[in-house]
Amino acid sequence: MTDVPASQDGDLAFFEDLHPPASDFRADVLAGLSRPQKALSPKYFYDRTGSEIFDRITQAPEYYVTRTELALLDRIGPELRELAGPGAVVLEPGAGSSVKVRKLIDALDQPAAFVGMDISGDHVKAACRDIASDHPDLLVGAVCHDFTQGIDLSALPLPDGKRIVFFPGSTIGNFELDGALALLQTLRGWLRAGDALLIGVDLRKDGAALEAAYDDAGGATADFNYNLLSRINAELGGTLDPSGFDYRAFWNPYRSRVEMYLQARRDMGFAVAGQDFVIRKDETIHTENSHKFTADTFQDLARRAGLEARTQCISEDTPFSIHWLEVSGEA
Ligand code: AVI
Repeated sequence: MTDVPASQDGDLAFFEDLHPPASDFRADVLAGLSRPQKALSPKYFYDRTGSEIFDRITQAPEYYVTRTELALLDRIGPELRELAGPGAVVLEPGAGSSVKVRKLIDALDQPAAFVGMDISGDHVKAACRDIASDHPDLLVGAVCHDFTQGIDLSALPLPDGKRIVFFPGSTIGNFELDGALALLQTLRGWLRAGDALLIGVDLRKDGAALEAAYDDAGGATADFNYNLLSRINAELGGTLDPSGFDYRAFWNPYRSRVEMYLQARRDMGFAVAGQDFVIRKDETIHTENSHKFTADTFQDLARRAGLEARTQCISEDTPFSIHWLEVSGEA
C-alpha cells in the first residue's frame, strides 16, 4: 500500500489494537514464589514507577549500555543510511524511550514510515504521536501488541519499502536462550528478502564492570528490584517488606550472564493474594538475567533463527554490538 497519508500535527496515520492477552501477574507471581528457587519475571518491573527507575538506571555512570549504544548509533548513522537506502519503513517492537529510534530515523534517507509497537497501547500511542509531531513528512503508526507473539504485518497499512525492524537496548539478553531464539524467529517472520533486523546486543566484558553496571552505587538498580516487591504489595495485596532484602547482582561466567537477586536479611513470613509464604535468611528471589554474548555466539543464535549478519559494528572502548541481520533463507 502506498496511498496512506503522512501524519500531521502529531496525529497517527493508524492505531491498531491487537488486544494482547493480559499477562497473569497474580498467577505468575504465585507460581514464581512457590518454586524451590523463588523467582519473579522481569517483565513485571515496568509499571509506571519501574519505568521511571529504569530511566535512572540508564543515567547511572556504571550502566554503560545505553550511552554506548547511543554513541555507536551516532557513529554508524551514515552506514545505516547506505544500507537502508531511501524510503525505508522502520518498525520498533517494544518501542520504549524514543531516543534511539529518533537517531535511526534522523540517520536514514527520507524514511517512509515508522511503526511503534508496545504491549501498552497508551504508552505506544503517546511515544508515536511525539515522533509524528517532530516528523510531519513521516507516516507514523502505532500498534498495541505483545512482540513475543506473531503478527500478520500484511494487516497493517504499511507503505512499500525496505523494512527495518529495530530492536535496540540488548533486551534480547533478558530472555533465556530458547526464548531469545524464539523471539528472533518471530522477528525474522516480519522480514522479506532484503529487509533487516537491526539489533543491539551487549557483549561479554570484565566481570567487575558488569557487576558494577548491574549494581550501581546510586542504588537505581536496587530500587528497580525493590519496586517489584512494592508493586506486588500494591496490586496483589502483598505484605512483603522490601527493607528486609538486600539486592545482589553477580556475573556468572559459565552461563555468560549477570544474575540479579533479592536476598532475605532474616527469616520472614509474607502473604501475596491471600497465600502465605516463608523466606529464610539468605534465601534469594531471582529477578532477572542479562545475558552477554560475543559477536560470534550472538550470530550463531541468529543463524539458527534464519538470520545472517550482513554487517556488525562493535564499540571499541566498551564492548557493545549492533548487527544488521537479513533473512538467510534457512530455518
Ligand atoms: C532492559 N534490559 C536490556 C536491561 C539490561 O541491561 O539487561 C535491564 C536492566 N536490569 C537492570 N539493569 C538493566
